[in-house]
Amino acid sequence: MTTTTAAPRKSARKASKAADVAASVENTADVENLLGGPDFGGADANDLLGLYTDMLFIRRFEERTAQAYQQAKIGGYCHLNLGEEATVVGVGKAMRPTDYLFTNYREHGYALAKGIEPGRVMAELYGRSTGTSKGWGGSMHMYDTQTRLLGGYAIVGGQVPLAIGAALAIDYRGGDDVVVCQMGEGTTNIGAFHESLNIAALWNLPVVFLVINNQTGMGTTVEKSSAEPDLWKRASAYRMRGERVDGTDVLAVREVASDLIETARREGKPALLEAVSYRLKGHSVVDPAKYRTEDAVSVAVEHDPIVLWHNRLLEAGVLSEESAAAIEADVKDRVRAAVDFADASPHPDPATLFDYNYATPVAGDSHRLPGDPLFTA
Ligand SMILES: Cc1ncc(C[n+]2csc(CCOP(=O)(O)OP(=O)(O)O)c2C)c(N)n1
Ligand SMILES: [Mg+2]
Repeated sequence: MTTTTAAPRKSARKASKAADVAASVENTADVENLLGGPDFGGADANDLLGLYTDMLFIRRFEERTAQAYQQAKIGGYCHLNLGEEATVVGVGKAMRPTDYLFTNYREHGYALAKGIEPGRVMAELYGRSTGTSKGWGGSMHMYDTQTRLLGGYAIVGGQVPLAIGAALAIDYRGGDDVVVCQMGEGTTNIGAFHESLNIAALWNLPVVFLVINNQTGMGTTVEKSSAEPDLWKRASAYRMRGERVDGTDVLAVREVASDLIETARREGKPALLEAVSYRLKGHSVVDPAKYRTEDAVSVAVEHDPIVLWHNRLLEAGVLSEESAAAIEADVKDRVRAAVDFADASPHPDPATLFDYNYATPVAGDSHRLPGDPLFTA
């Protein structure tokens, strides 16, 4: 039988490479302490800076996405990962490139963390033919078989049973890849969530359920929607391992996610990871989030994972104001390149609208457009 644990875990690996990395950090006086101390668990400085750069990239990409939406370059629904970057990057780093990822509609950061070219992600947002889904999917329906991002789902919980199917396929074929299935905390109250956890545990499927507890589903708090707001405990109903992690601490997320993913890979055991974070903005780009109190907003701002990480690295001497500015400039250049690529890309040909409905021909597949008659004479 597996066990469940409650307390958020912090990185705790021992330092081993202080000498190797001394040359690559800016303030070598602190290196021994920094790399051996509990704060960084022995991670090397380039690694720490890489995590910072990746989180900042998602932040700037999402801010630019919001701006493009206001300029009417992007249409439809659009949900951002602002405030969740530490979880997105931490989990992304814990996965192998061949592991599969399912997400909900709040997915742009995950697409980037999975390694999809930023230009293709922005092009999908712009609805252009060079996008991940040839421009027909948009913000909520990115898909890329090469990097194994299997969507992007607009229906709350729609991804969860499908992730079980992918995990079953891995098991059936005898591979050692793992499926990570991301969702929000609001999703843990739907029936398909419970059915999926049950099957995953019964059949020992290699899947990690990643619950982003940003404490809000649209405008409803987790306390108002969940009879058991300690979501990691839901795992125990299925004799599955459940963990809660501070979702604003990128190292802690990477460590716990790695442990759960590698256990799933080795032993075919599913697990649930609850990552507690704070939504910095409204539910989607058009939500001014007036339902939130000023206090709630300031608590969220205090937990901004990028500011926290920036300050930790600054204090430790891994980052300086100058190197932070250089990283910022590089990130902005890369985001601009993604936008330029999207802007210059063609719109899809309307004649291809129905080409990707199904992978194989399906009898009676309707090609009816809004306004077309139900029956042709
Ligand atoms: C089946 C279904 N019901 C309702 C909705 C409308 N809806 C979209 S997002 C959302 C809230 C989900 O909250 P959560 O799972 O916490 O994810 P978050 O948006 O916080 O990432 C709802 C109710 C939907 N898309 N699908
Ligand atoms: Mg939520």
